[in-house]
Amino acid sequence: MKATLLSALLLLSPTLAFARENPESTTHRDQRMSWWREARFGMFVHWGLYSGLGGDWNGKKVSDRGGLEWIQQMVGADTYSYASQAVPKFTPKPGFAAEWASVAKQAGCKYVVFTTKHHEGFALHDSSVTNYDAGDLLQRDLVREITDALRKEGLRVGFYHSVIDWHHPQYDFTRSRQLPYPKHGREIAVTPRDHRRYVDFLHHEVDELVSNYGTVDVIWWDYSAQDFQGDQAWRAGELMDKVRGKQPQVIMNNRLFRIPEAGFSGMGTNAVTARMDPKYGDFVTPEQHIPDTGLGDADWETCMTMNTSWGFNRHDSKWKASQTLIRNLIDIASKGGNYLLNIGPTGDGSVPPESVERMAAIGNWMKTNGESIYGTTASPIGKPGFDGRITRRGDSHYLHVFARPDGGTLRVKLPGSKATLIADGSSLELTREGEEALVRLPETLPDADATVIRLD
Ligand code: H79
Repeated sequence: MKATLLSALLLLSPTLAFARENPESTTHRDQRMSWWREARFGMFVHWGLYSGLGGDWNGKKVSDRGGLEWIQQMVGADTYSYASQAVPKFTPKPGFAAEWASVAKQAGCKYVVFTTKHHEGFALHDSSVTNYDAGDLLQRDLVREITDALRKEGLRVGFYHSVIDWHHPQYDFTRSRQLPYPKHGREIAVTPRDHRRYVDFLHHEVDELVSNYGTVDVIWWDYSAQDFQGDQAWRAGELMDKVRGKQPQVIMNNRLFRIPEAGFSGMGTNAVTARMDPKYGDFVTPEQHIPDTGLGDADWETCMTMNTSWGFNRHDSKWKASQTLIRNLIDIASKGGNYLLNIGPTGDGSVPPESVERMAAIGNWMKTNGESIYGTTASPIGKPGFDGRITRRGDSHYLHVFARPDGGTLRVKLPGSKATLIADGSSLELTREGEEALVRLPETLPDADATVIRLD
């Protein structure tokens, strides 16, 4: 009897520990989220077998536009022909991770989120539950190499992990019409799959990632569909609770779900809303766009590419100007969000020079103006009456000026009696007209990308 009662209790206790049944207090959540809210700027890295292909299949260009981490889907390749072309081209050079860490650090990023596995299914760590991993194919643990290098630079570590899997033989792609699968619709004879076995595998692989690499600061799940999501698709609540059991401080996004309560209004990458119950995740994830007026009180992060592809595509030359990227970061900070800016290293792990150059330009701007971004909160007023943006730190406001207004005087409805040019610490003439502060700008703005003035 006693034994039965005891085992019944033991069986029950993990269920009772589930966060969903014991909601976290706001104070605890605020404490857990605080580094992330202050960070404002992170680097995303997409790197996997697709990186070696770099936009080519059978030696021919597939596309000069985005999404080449989807190349297996684009060419409709099964996992074996995909691997036979891609694996020989995935040749990580020694020390590649230190290069990434240095790029991120010098750009002013506070955290780096990298792909531990993308939709293709290839795992960058040394997994005991698959041979389709760096451990077996390269005799290396790339997740360890990357996490070690990031920590050496004092950067927080985030794992992107795709729950879609184009390799695992039991991943049942037939259960969703909305999630991608390379052979979907092309292959008629489908052998029955036991999706439960895939989900066991997924949980096991994630357990390795949260058990063997020290503190994981972020888990960036990708992604679910309206017709396949949450507990039904991934045993999502249980998966999140298991992760939290090992990593109590971890911050996770909402992409194990695709329902209105989890911050989604549809399937599109811009179908995001501020309505999110924290049990579905910690932050909302607009992809490739910046919400017009932010997302209310929700924590959010815009992820974005520098050209149009996440995974390396040698044919994609549609690079955004450094100025655009700097202004995006400012725009996002002014709306209370984070910017997760992507690089797509090549098959040997090298960061494309166009990305290095842009990250350096952002870093250069941040070195002078970082205090107007880190640890700031959203602007108290909507779009300002000048060409620029506003961020806030307590009673101080930062005016980010993109273009000098005609006449050279900035008008803004904010308190303050002192205006300082961040670039050199000089004071600017300030007069008040009731609720408005009038700030006299220099003849030419010292920074063409964004000149920052602190109003105290
Ligand atoms: O990992 C990156 C994308 O591969 C992944 N999320 C980011 C962070 C993602 N998966 N699905 N989607 C994004 C939404 C679908 C985007 C698409 Fe396309 C646009 C599918 C077809 C056009 C991007 C471009 C993927 C293929 C081409």
